Amino acid sequence: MLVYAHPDHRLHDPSEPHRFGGVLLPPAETAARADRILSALAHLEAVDVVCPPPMDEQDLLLVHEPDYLEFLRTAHHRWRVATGAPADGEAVAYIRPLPGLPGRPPTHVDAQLGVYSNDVDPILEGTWPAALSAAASVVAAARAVHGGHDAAYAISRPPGHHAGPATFGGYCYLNNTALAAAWLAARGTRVAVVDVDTHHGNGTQAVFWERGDILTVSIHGDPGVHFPFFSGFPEERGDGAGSGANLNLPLPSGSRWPVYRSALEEAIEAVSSFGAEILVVALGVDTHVTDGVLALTDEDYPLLGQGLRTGLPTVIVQEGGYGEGVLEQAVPAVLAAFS
Ligand code: Q9C
Ligand code: ZN
Repeated sequence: MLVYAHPDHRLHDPSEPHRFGGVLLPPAETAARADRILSALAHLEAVDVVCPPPMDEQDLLLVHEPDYLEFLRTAHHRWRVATGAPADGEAVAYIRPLPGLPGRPPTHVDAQLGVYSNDVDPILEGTWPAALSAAASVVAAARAVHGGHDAAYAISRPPGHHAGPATFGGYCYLNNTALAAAWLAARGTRVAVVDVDTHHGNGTQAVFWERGDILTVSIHGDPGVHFPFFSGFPEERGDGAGSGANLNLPLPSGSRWPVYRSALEEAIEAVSSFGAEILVVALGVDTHVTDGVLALTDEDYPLLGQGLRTGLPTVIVQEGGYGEGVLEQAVPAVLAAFS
């Protein structure tokens, strides 16, 4: 298995706790996550870990708005100038525009934080280079698969599938999964995304909402009661040229493997009737019971891997997975199906 990983992910390692549903929690999406995956993969045979070359930053425009990219690149520095915060400060939105206000686009960084995010995620001094390194990993994986490899895996963090064309949130800044898909589609490939992270891939859905050449499928815990709450329902099918090219398969909280497997079969059927030539898997392993949304267990992940093995060339992009021991066990178990 060809694995892409870049050490710059460590430049984004938040430490300030945030309030979620009234409970003050330490950050779950930390640099340790990628290190945990890497050390688990070190025990596997035939794993080839490669540092990706720098990406062409123009490729980010396949997915994101130019003003958003400029904001991400400059926000921390501008926030320090505006507030006098130290280099290790974490810039977080505290105010947001009311919907429907006419308003002019704000120029103050504190207001822009509230425009470009829908969550409490921080921007650190190293968030931009870290997010860029994750994006470089998925572009390298996409390039390898486009070039003839059966499969490649990117240890991409910070993750990406909640980032929209001009929004960060849900621990995501640049949409790595969408970038892999868009990069492949730009080379004339018919691409399908299957997102098995436990949370709806709302950013990816938003990026491709009006595109008919990229199928997006997401299997996730009921958004009526789980993040990201505002999307992930079955009636969201895409619009315009993209009508019918988005498929949401929400599952009741606490669903186990038999229920999950049916949804996975439906997802793979959609990929095959779409006529996809390359598959992009958004591999969140926060479906594990430890992560509190769905209830897969250790023995389900080899089956998940087998279920995701379609015979198509496949790019595997790391998304969520947080609980103690979950990444270490579940990621190698899924990847085993592809080696
Ligand atoms: N109990 C990804 O898995 N919810 N993002 C925080 C804490 C945020 C998940 C609630 C979930 C975001 C990539
Ligand atoms: Zn998730």
